[in-house]
Amino acid sequence: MNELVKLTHLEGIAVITIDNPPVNALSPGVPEGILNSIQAAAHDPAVKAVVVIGAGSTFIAGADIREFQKMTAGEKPRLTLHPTLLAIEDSPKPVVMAIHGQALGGGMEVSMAGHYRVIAASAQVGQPEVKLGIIPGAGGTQRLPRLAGVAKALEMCAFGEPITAQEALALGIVDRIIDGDLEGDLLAGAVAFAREVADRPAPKTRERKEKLGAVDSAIFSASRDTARKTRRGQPAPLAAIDAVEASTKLPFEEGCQLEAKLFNECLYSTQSKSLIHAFFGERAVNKIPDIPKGTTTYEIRRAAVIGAGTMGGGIAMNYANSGIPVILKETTQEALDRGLATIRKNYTNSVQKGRFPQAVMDERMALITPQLNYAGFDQADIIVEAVFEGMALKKQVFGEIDAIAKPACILASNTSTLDIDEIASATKRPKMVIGHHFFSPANVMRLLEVVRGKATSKEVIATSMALGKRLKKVAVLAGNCRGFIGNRMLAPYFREAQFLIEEGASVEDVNQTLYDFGWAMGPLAVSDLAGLDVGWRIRKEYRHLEKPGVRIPRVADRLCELGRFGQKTGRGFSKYDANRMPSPDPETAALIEAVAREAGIQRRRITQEEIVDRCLFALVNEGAKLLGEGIALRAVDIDIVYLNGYGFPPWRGGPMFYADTVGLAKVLARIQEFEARHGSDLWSPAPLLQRLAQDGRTFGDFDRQSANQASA
Ligand code: T1G
Repeated sequence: MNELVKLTHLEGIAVITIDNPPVNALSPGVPEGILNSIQAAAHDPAVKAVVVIGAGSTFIAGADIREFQKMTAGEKPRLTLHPTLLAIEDSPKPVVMAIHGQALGGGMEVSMAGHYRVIAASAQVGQPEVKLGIIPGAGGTQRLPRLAGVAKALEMCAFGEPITAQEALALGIVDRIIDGDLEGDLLAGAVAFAREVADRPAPKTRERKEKLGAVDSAIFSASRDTARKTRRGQPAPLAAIDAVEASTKLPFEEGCQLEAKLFNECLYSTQSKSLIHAFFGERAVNKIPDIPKGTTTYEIRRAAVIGAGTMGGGIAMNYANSGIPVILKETTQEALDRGLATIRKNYTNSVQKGRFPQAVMDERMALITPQLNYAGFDQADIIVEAVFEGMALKKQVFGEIDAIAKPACILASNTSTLDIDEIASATKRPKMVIGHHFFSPANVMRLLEVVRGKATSKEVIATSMALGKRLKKVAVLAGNCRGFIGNRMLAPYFREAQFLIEEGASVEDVNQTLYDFGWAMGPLAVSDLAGLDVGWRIRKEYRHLEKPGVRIPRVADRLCELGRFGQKTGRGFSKYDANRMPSPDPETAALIEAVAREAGIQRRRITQEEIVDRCLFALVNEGAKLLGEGIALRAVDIDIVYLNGYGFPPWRGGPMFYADTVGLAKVLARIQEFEARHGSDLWSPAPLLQRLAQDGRTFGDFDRQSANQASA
């Protein structure tokens, strides 16, 4: 009993309530409070049974992850869950766990130490630790196989997805679903259940063996294969598989010792630090220093999207998926039909994969109103423009919607590079204009880059950030500059990839090296996928901005002049067969040599290390420049952009976090080396990077300092 854990009584039933908002994490004091309460109940003759329940919106969301950051930063560990779990399990009075919201990680482990579990119908349970680069560390890999069977425990611990209350009941993890969502329904149901079992034996999960027998060991190697394929570069899923396998071979205590050893190995790994950085980063990006919590937001009940192309169609699906009716406007029936067909195909795929039933598809399709005019746009609360990436057309469209839309309607552009202020200048309401930059495929990619113009109001920004969460996106705020955060940084990354092939690396070298680094795809492969013509069109629009005498990559332009736009034309940097499988293209190799000869470039052998450093440090240096300019609020915002929009390896934490793990002094030295070789027009070190490196500080320090200044 303490301020985090309360012990009350309901006619012979002791009720232990965990009250550590917002998610009842097992912060220091909570395990101790539970332990004291269990011991008090054990010694209280009036108590027949015990119920453990969480206050607020959830049961227990796991260990306090902040404590892990302190531990890996060198602080003495303060988490002591095992003694509490054994005390629960050895309680002479039956302990009933009452689960609502989520029972995750340590929360799931606490629930499994109980003798019985009841659950609200809408609750979820799971062991998501691998998503943080660790494994269950309090017996989860030993108790879950005993409750759910080895195969399911393996899947849950190795891949971290939660399961529903209904699945948990079917698996025997929980004993009863308590209906009713009213406050108190769960407690009443749990207390009633506790009365029923008060005189029954209290089954200890750790002593259960019935589900451990007759396991086909092939499931472990199959699971390892899946983990190696789908969780490339991540040791935690493999460690979780080892621990669950141990539950079928070792006694409980020894299984827990092996689990603890594997847990610690994972916890102190760079992968785990990176994934925990990303976890808190996704929560930090919501906080905008000059837009306080409680800023008024506009209600979004109806939406409209202009353009039913790849992006427009995906954007409309996001609104329909969140239950918001959306008009989808195109200029020709043919284009509209094509857009709708793509939407229908995407939904049909999801139904066929069992993600949701046909009825849900029908509901969502019914929320999308396709049309060829602006009818109903005057009722929209937000209009998203997703037309061709040209300034003239975008300004024309914004002029049109400005004349139709109601005063409180937000006008958003899905532009990926263009000037938001110039687009807003086509309207009489620049304060209502903002960038909503979705990523292709827009119905899948989690990132939403929200771009504030100089006139954009705080209410419109606050509404956009909240809308991002409602559309199940990770919204990151960016300032207005060419390419905002993501695409601005991508330009020097792609530039270096092209320079490297001009200087001697092969297309395959560059792609494979960045793939091995952990990217979902190499940069030249991404360009071929996105279509070389997209960048070509933008480069042609900005030719006037190119500085005379400054080296620019030539290969992509030459390929485009030959009509080779990548996958869509079967040839680009690589050649593609009918299944879009890439292979080296000797003609591209010859073209690269010709470009190098014309530019007087002496081709040479290029190491993988140079490929990684030139591409990654070009990214980091540009990131440090836009951080210094305030285009990104925090270094972690840049990391979240790259993790959710550009396929940056999650277990590296993002480009800025990666730079911190390398060490900014080393990064700066390497950049200065490249500056000396390739010139300062391409490689002038960012002032912020220079300052931090010289002061022995990190981008993480920069963010902490900004946060302290903001809260001061
Ligand atoms: N520890 C510390 N803080 C946490 C936390 C946790 N486990 N979970 C959430 N928070 C903070 C979060 O940073 C945010 O703070 C606020 O709570 C609300 O969270 C021993 C080793 C439960 C599904 O991986 O998945 O147990 O930004 O915005 O959208 O074996 O939080 O307001 O300052 O996410 O409603 C395993 C992590 C830990 C679950 C709720 N557990 N949490 O989502 O709210 S490892 C997890 C979540 C472990 C054991 C092992 C989600 C949620 P702030 P939120 P939400």
